[in-house]
Amino acid sequence: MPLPLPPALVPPPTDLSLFRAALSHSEFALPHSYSSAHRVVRVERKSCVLATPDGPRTVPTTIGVAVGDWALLDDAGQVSGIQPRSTEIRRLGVGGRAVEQVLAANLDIVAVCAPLERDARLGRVERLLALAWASGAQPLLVATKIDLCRPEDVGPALSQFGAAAPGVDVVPVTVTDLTSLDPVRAMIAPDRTLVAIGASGAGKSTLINGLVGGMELATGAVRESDGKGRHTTAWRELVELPGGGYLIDTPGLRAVGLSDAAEGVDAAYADITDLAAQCRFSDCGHESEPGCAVRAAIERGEIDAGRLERHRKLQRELAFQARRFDARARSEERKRWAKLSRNSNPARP
Ligand SMILES: Nc1nc2c(ncn2[C@@H]2O[C@H](COP(=O)(O)OP(=O)(O)OP(=O)(O)O)[C@@H](O)[C@H]2O)c(=O)[nH]1
Ligand SMILES: [Zn+2]
Repeated sequence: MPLPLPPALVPPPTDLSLFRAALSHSEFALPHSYSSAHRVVRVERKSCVLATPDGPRTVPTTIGVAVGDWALLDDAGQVSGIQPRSTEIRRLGVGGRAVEQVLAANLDIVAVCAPLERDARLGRVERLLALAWASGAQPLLVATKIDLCRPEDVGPALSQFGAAAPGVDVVPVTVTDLTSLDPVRAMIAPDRTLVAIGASGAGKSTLINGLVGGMELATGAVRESDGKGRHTTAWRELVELPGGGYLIDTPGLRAVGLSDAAEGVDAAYADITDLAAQCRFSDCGHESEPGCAVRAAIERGEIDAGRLERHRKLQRELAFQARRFDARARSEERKRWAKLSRNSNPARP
């Protein structure tokens, strides 16, 4: 019978499913110190704050953790690992080299927050909904600051929001009437986790404060005229709701790059995706092809032409990112082979 490998020789799991299997397999039983995991409530540069039975505790970490992670501590009190994530919001920082960033983990609901306005530019909302769908959690669209919307515009604006969010609940809220938050509260209790995402000033912190019923997170004072705030969230933070459930605030998202989110985009544009399946040609570009079900729906006024254009734009962006990652993977592979062949050639110094 082969001797069991000493721990240091157990090969590291290569993907999450293996890791999960390893966690549940008795041979890989975790050391005693791993037995309790603590929720990450805040992430700082080289440390994070954990919720422990004795209150918040700041611990050093050398591994990348996200708010909402369940962190495992080693005997020295350092973060030594995280439990596999059930869901996560990943975005691509835009700019020079694309870097993926996990905004929050282990979420049940991703609440996209946007001020309710008639004829709002909905591209950003649709993009954030794609990010929300891609996370694996349930997306929600929170239409904020409805007190600033003219009463006669509320109905039409809500239908426009609804059309931008097929399959997603739209909840109109205002801080001037806290009962408007009840539907959101009901979704979270007793133990679900909601993360609020949206542009700076969208009303995320105000929503969370309203739900918590105190001033857990600082926000600017309500300004009747322009609805713009002074406060900018400095860190992502998880708070517990008195009636049960957890809320995560995120900093205002200026540029949100999508990566590996093809399914998220398909889900966010489910109306177009479903119609496209009925086009005569499976590779229909929805331009002037005969038998195009998407164009027919636009002509009937069922789908906004701008929405089709925004969908195209996101798909082009995904295709570009995929090519970029492919190119990077190819270049790394070439370097690896160059190194291997150098090492295997004894004639070379
Ligand atoms: N009139 C009105 N103002 C609101 C409402 N909700 C938020 N505001 C104001 O809008 C501004 C921005 O709100 P925040 O909650 O700070 O927005 P945020 O999305 O957290 O912004 P960042 O932290 O910068 O990402 C603040 O001045 C709020 O007081 C609302 O329902 N009605
Ligand atoms: Zn078509």
